[in-house]
Amino acid sequence: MVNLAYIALGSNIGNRHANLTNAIKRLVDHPDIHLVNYSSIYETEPVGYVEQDLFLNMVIEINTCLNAFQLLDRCLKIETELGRKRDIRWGPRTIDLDILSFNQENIKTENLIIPHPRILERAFVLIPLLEINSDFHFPGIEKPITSLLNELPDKEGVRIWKQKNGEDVFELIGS
Ligand code: GSY
Repeated sequence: MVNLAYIALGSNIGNRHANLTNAIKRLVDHPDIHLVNYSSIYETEPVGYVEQDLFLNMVIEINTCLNAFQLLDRCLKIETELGRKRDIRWGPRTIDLDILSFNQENIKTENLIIPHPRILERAFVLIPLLEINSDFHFPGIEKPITSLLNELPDKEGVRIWKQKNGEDVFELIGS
């Protein structure tokens, strides 16, 4: 079975652009993960723990034969390989890979909650998601992304950093 998943990426340590592109390359190096679409890259003000550097954020859409837990393992492995440390809960990070949605499934376990629990409050996720799928609906939530975004106070902190169709943006991303 082919599953459709959306993954949010974020980085605010080191070469943030390289961290995003390396993470995507490692994901799609897996024979059962295929990149379907990707957003522009946005520079965003930190949410939560605000005394840290600006993030680069983006969202990708993938097809995969992996199940949600196998995909989570893959994401965690890539985070570790790229040097992610888990010192401060909401703190700076080399790379963060969050599975936002997996088909229209609701999953609630100790290690994995899908849809991602804080997604509805995060403009740095909703804006890139809207860019690649304006029809996206979260399971059990009637409102379209545009309405969810309108209700958010912090979207001023999200700015395009590299437009998807810019010349030099995504030459590193292949599937
Ligand atoms: O949830 C992902 C990590 N994170 C981010 C992020 O990716 N971007 C912004 N702007 N703020 C964040 N706070 C946390 S925690």
